[in-house]
Amino acid sequence: MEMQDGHAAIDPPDGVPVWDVDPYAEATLAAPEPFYEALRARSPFAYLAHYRMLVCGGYDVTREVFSDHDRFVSSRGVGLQDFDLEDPWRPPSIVLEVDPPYHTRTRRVITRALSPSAVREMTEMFRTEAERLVDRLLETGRFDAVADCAEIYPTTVFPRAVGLRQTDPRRLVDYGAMVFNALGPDNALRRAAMAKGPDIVPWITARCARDELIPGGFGATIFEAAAKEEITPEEAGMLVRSLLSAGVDTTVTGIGNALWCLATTPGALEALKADPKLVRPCIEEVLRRTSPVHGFCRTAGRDTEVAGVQIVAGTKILCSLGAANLDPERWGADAGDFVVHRRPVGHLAFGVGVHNCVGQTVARAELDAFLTAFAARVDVLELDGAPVWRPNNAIRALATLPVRIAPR
Ligand code: HEM
Ligand code: OVM
Repeated sequence: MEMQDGHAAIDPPDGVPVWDVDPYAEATLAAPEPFYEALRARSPFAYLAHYRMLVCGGYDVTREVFSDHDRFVSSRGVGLQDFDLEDPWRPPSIVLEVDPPYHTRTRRVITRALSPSAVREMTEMFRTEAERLVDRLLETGRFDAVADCAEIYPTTVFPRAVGLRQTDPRRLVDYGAMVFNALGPDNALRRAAMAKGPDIVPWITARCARDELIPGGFGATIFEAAAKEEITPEEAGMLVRSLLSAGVDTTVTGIGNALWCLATTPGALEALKADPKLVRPCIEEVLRRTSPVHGFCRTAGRDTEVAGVQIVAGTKILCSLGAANLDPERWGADAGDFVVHRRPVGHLAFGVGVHNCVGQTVARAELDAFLTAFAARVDVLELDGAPVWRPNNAIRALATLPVRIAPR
């Protein structure tokens, strides 16, 4: 069998357009909207000539592939590498990179640890820290919304919610960048992220030990399941690793992208100030408009057919959540606009199906606490320079967002 980028090289299925675009080119990752539009124009699928695999970005087909865990498995990796054919860079996640029925067991434990009641116990701390941060930002008035705000907030509150005895914001953010860049091809982004592995991976692994986790946090709850023999202590450590893999860069990106939406959309902050209840729908619209996790893959476990296209076993399919979340056929002609009142029910930013984001209650609680404090205290938010995006093979995040704010 021929290989390409760690997976089986397939030929273009009948009727599927061959496309020479590179979705992982840094220019595409930094400004993906034209790629998304061209991708949807090729619905249901396009064949990526560079990578000899499929890609989809229409809302309906992306939803179908992403949610059908029977036909499109996660256990062969959700990036370009097929774990049946190549060894992954780290032991696979025992929740993200497995299928039912094993997935059902580990997912149950992590779901309980991140339950609405567990998250509710953290909301006071989330709010206090958000108010403190926004007050500090108002003292300067001019700052980089990425380095001085988006990267600060989750790295302050999330390690406390997990119950880490020891923390290091830089390593937590860089580990996220590794984990998400690892899902792409072996390009310069992936290699640069991986180069930090020897410093970061042993540190992350050490944080996942039972004795490193303070009672009352999400991590300790996961280890309680090991004490009850629902999972092994090794599995508990792996689930804590999942929290540290998925729980930092995603929310850092969510906050940065939220401030970008508010700073670049006239009237949006005014609307939040006038109606604090709008914070929740605003969060969903930020997620829809910017898709912090822009694309994950699935692997066809057997020969099958989707939307009239024959798909052979072993085919990798890149599912562009970013393209689906901007599909005018689903969201209307203004799909590309940030509309703070939209209430975009059914967006795919947290995925869909059995693997849908198990941390979404935590993510929403952090974003809610931050944006509520921000809208209560900040009167004016303006760009103070050009926003710059930071390409990542799976995350759509800003590198810098210079802003000015004035108090209410
Ligand atoms: C899964 C996005 C925050 C933990 C996912 C998936 C997406 C996603 C798209 C689906 C992956 C798939 O189906 O292959 C996001 C976004 C976030 C966010 C956009 C922030 C805005 C978080 C947080 C945590 C977390 C804060 C931890 C507290 C996880 C885990 C999974 C997951 C463990 C795997 C679930 C499974 O496979 O069953 N996330 N996430 N995420 N997320 Fe999140
Ligand atoms: C994990 C995990 C979960 C969701 C996203 C992610 C690729 C990792 O379980 O390690 O980032």
